[in-house]
Amino acid sequence: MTITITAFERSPDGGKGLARDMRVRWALEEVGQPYEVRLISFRAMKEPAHLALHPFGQIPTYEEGDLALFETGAIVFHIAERHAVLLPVDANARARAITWMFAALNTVEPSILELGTARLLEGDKPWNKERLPLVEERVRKRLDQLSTRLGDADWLDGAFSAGDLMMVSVLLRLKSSGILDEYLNLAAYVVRGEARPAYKRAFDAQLAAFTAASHR
Ligand code: GTB
Repeated sequence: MTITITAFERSPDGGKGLARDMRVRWALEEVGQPYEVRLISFRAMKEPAHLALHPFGQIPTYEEGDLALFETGAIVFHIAERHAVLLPVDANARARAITWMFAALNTVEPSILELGTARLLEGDKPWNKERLPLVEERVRKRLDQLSTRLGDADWLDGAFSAGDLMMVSVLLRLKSSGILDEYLNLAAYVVRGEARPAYKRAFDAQLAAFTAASHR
């Protein structure tokens, strides 16, 4: 059955891996599942046809036969559930990998998103100078804890899993801030994720889509 995902027609990052279709592409590449991509404009995202797929008018979405999903956590979980590559077979190891997916999305990502907002959208606000250090402190608190847990392991819980895919995807948003480099093991963890052939294929495909759209 054909899998179709949606992605930005013109991603603000120039197709450099930051938009969230990247994690879905990465998961599909890890499990060797071919997929098609429907590129969508910011305007079309808010129109009824797309809102029927995604109530919040965002990307990515995932369609497979009569199944339509939104939310990258749910989409990656759906993909991972069907392939042993991303979730271990052992029930406890599987539950722990799923826990790391939730931890990435619910515990680590929020402060990282807040930092992005503070840096990119609120820079001109008079209170930004006071707020930014507080937001950075909240990011560092989570990174301290994550760094301690990861230690010198390659991945969060044994073999690479959907938990790592999600955590690396979340941490990637910090690259331009320089904060990630304060944590050598986390920076190396992200590099390990980016070095995976499936990640590279997903990255190249996202960039190629952006390049093709910008030549149209
Ligand atoms: N919780 C949802 C999920 O995980 O699926 C969040 C989805 C989401 O935030 N989608 C964003 C979107 O559609 C794109 S990824 N935004 C348009 C809108 O809300 O109107 C967020 C994103 C966008 C751009 C960059 N960038 O260019 O650097 C990075 C990340």
